Amino acid sequence: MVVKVLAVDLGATNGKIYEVELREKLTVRELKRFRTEGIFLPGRDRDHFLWNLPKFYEEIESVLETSDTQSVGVDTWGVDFALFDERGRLISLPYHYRDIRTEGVMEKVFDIIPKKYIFERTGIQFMEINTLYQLYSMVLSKDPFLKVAKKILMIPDVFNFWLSGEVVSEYTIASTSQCYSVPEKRWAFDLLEKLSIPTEIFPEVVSPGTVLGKCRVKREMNVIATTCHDTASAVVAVPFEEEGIYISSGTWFLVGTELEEPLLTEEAMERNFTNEGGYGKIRFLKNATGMWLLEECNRMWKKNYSEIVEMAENAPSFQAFLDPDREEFLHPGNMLERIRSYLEKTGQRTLGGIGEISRLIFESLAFNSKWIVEQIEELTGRRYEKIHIVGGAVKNDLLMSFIADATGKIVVAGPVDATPIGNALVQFIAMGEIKDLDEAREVVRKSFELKMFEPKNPELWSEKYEEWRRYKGMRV
Ligand code: LRH
Repeated sequence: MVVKVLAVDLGATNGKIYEVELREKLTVRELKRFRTEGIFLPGRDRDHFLWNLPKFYEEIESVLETSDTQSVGVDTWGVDFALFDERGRLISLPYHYRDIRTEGVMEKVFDIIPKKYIFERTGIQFMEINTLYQLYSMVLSKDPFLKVAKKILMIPDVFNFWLSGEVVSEYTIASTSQCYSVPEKRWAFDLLEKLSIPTEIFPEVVSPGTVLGKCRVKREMNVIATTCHDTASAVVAVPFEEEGIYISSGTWFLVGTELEEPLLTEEAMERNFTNEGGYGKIRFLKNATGMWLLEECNRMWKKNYSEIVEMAENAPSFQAFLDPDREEFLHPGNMLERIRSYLEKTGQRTLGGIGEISRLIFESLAFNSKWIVEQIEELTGRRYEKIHIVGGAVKNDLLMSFIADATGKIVVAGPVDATPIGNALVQFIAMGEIKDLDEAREVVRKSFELKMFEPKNPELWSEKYEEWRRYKGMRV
């Protein structure tokens, strides 16, 4: 019998639904693609940046109705959540993590709970977008939604609930919240209590690969809680043959390695690394800005991706340097203007053309990747030969070669659809069709062509890296 599953993968710009079939090899077929970007809805004092979740559900439902797969699994971005009342009704459209409501909230939390304590309890890095700070911003603003909430569900948990009726949270997505203790494998209620966040709203946590039940839309189909965090799914599909570094590339660059146990040292905390839950492993990584900068610029340019890459290729190199992780680039807005003002503030020359700006972004992403890889090696005390890159940026040969040059390591690029592939692989393991993670990765190696990039000009890049370092974290 042929086994087929549906993998629903919602990202911060697109939602995609794939049918993944397992025979000797995997076959991936994209069935549907729709925009997921947040929407600004006017409020009394300001616009609120929200997710149009019911619309995404409608899109998923329409595919389920005509599908004949054995199961369905949903993965999405991390940290965001929705609140439900006692009748299981969605209380409001959930906030987008890039909404400004969490600005300055992290520091207010540190006034109550020491940073070190939070890191040791949760294992999670400090980002103002985390669920913990979103919830605390609601406590501070006495948000009535929080008062009537009976359950909190992370975004993929919402779809699992709507599709199966089960009210649970899946482990990998729960771990992104910073409300969950990765070392102890349970919600960190003591932290939440100190911040007056209601603890009774947190649901039971289940492991990735749990069969939740029959799908309400299509009874013949099972709903499986896969690795519901998109990055966790992507990491499952990294074709590792030995220990190594991965970059899951998309709006974000998640640069990390796999560990057996969380690394909770003060150094890991100071460098803002995270220990997110993975499929049987810990995802020790750093969240870095990825294609977000380019996506935001392209809202104005309106070019297709290959055109942009070609223009960048023809633009002169190392004209300026940029730190992609600066706070001023976090929220949506006029990114071209922000980059222009950043260059001016840091005393660099202004860049005008699409090619110049996109080259600046690609080079800086490559330098930033090197910076993170170096830290992973220092923190784990290991050396890695190769960097596996999966996800959307894999289509960009120029960027792949920049990363090889910047890091001086071999880049193995692919598969591009790692997230839905990982999502599907976890479903196949749950169904007993694939034995374990190692076998799943063997299937990936057999099924997809991987591209290798060797460093060509590491000396020049390492010289320029020193210049870039001056701008990383620069206070201006
Ligand atoms: C990537 C991602 C990342 C973070 C961010 C909010 O899509 O899931 O791992 O959690 O979104």
